[in-house]
Amino acid sequence: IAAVREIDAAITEKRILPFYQPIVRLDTGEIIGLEALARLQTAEGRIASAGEFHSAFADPRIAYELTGQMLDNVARDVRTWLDAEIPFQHVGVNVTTGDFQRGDLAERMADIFAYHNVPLRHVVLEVNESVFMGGNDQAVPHAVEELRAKGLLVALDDFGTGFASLTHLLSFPVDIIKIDRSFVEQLGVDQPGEVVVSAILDIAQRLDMRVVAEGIETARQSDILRQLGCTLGQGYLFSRPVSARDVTQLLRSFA
Ligand code: G
Ligand code: G
Ligand code: MN
Ligand code: NA
Repeated sequence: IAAVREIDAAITEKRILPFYQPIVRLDTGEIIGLEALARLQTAEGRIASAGEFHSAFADPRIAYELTGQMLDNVARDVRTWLDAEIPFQHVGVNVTTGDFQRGDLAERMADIFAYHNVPLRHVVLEVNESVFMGGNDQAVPHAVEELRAKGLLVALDDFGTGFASLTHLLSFPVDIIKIDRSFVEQLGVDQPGEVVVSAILDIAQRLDMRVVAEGIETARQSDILRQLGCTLGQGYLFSRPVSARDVTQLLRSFA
């Protein structure tokens, strides 16, 4: 799916859709949230992962359109779950720098979720540190603060993998830190991995931020995370990202 033309066609034909990966309590496996991940249905009907086309997110116009379809679909799915009284807390949507470029992200999100009658407290904005790295430009932190003021939670994705200094990172207006899977991968293999995870948990606790560990693939990793005091996680051990219909079944099983 490298061709921009293919992605353009998918956008025009509304073939961008969210898959959902559960975020669970590591002690009980209970689903406490979801992360929406973009999938592209090809003209032939195959479901392509974001990894196959996420270089396209670098184009602000494509990012804008793609995010629009994602938000619209996510809002509609959330409304369905709320109407069916399916236990559900919040869903994370990924946005990148390009989404902030037009300066209307906060208003746009508010409009889309209001249109579907979904309160913004059910929404988590997932960003990585690069969105905050625009130098002296305060537009992005402002937009993020505006969204938080409307009740959205903000999650800092891929924590620990970028170039921001720790002081800078901790000045970002975020509620949730997502420990990157490169650290989770090292658990049980490498002592430094455990030290980093412990340090992140300690910092988050002191700053009253929640922590979600990403990319948990083994019971061993989950056990170590729990021992270190991490209570929430996501990864193939619990579930791959699945369709809206499949995640509805998963959510129902906890009703
Ligand atoms: O789901 P997958 O592992 O293929 O995702 C690959 C990359 O694409 C990840 O970095 C993920 O954050 C990103 N991604 C997935 N869905 C979205 C989306 O809806 N918007 C943006 N901006 N990035 C996404
Ligand atoms: O950048 P972001 O953290 O949003 O990327 C999430 C990506 O990680 C998604 O594409 C998702 O499919 C993928 N992912 C989710 N769980 C696991 C896992 O347990 N192992 C691996 N290798 N990838 C995962
Ligand atoms: Mn993410
Ligand atoms: Na991540």
